[in-house]
Order: sequence, then C-alpha cells, then structure tokens
Amino acid sequence: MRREGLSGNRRIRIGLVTSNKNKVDEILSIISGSPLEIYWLNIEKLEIQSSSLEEISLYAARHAFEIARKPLVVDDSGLFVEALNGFPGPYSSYVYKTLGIKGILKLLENEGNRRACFRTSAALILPPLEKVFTGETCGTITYSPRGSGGFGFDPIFVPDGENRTYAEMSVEEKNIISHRGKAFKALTDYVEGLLL
Ligand code: ITT
Repeated sequence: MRREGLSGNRRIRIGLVTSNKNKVDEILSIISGSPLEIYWLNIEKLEIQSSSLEEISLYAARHAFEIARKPLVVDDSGLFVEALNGFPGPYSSYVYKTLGIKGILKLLENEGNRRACFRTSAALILPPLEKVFTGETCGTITYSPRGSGGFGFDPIFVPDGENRTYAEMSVEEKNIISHRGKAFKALTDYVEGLLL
C-alpha cells in the first residue's frame, strides 16, 4: 500500500538541527546518492538531561518541530567508555568542552580496559511519522591522540577491525563503519521504503 503524501515524491527534504558543522558534513556524505535531501536547519537544539540518547534526540526533534513545522532530524551521539561505566555517554558534549580528550585519557591513565562504544540516535520527524534510528560502533581508546581528521573524540577512538583512529580516516572511510553512518543508513533505507 502506498503512503499518502510521500508516494510519487522523488526526493524528500529534511532539515538537520545541530550546532555541529562536522555532523552536517558527515551526514551529507552518508546520504549522498539517496532520495533524501538534507539541509542545515539553523534553529536551537534543546538538550534535556537523560541517560538515554533516544530520549534526548526525540525530545529535541519534537521541540524543533514545534518551532520549524518542517520535516527534520536530530542527531544525538556520545562515547560510552566501559571502564568509566559508560561515561561520558549522554554528557559527551559537555565533557568534550570541559575535560576534553586529555581529560578522558587522564581518567583512563592506569586502566587496562580500553573498550568503548560510540552511539548515535537520530530522531526523524516526518509528519505524521516519528521514528528513532540508532547506530553503534565499538572499539578501543588509544593512549594518545592520533590523526587530524574528524572531530570530537575521533583522535582517540580505534574502531574494531581497524588500527587507525577515526581521525586518521577520510570522512567516507569513517562513515562506512561509524555509529552515525549506521544510524543514517537505516534512516535513509526507511525513507527510501516510504517512497516505493
Ligand atoms: P549538537 O548537539 O548541536 O548536534 P554536539 O557536538 O553537541 O552538537 P552531540 O551532543 O551529539 O553533538 O555530541 C556530543 C559530543 O560527542 C560531541 O561534542 C563530540 O565531542 C562527541 N562526538 C559525537 N559524535 C562524534 C563522532 O562521530 N566522533 C567523535 N566525537 C563525537
């Protein structure tokens, strides 16, 4: 059965609500070649305090929709370090700005367990639909930063199956294996399905 309002469309325009230009670049590269058109929607992203990225992204997306009244998506992501019981997780943005990469390495100074996972939750509002897509990539935290690409904690994260950090990869290489790549690939597949 065709879904009213979407079938027949060949492209869907969706606003991306973020203050992070690097996310925009990554997401544009992930969705390139798909029927999805994403543009930077310049409105404030409201961040509630929660232990759940899904809840944070959905709340922010609903809030942004109240203002913009247009189809949009919000990406909330975080780095969950096993030896730190998942910290900084949903607090990654604040922790990056305050402790930074050095602070995380310091917290792990005498720690042998370097396991960590990056997670992304992408909340899509495409009226009347609301849906959250997630992506996770696990790996290890290095002992010192490496690479100049990417952003945030990229220089200290080596995804499983690789020996380079995210910051030592091109955007395209990172997107193939990254938490954000997985979440937005799922989102793209979903939207493509709606257009069939
Ligand atoms: P918006 O909330 O405005 O989208 P932000 O940078 O604050 O931008 P998040 O809250 O989703 O985004 O991300 C929290 C932090 O986690 C972010 O500031 C980075 O330091 C880090 N982070 C998120 N995704 C990352 C990635 O792919 N690689 C490295 N660090 C990342």
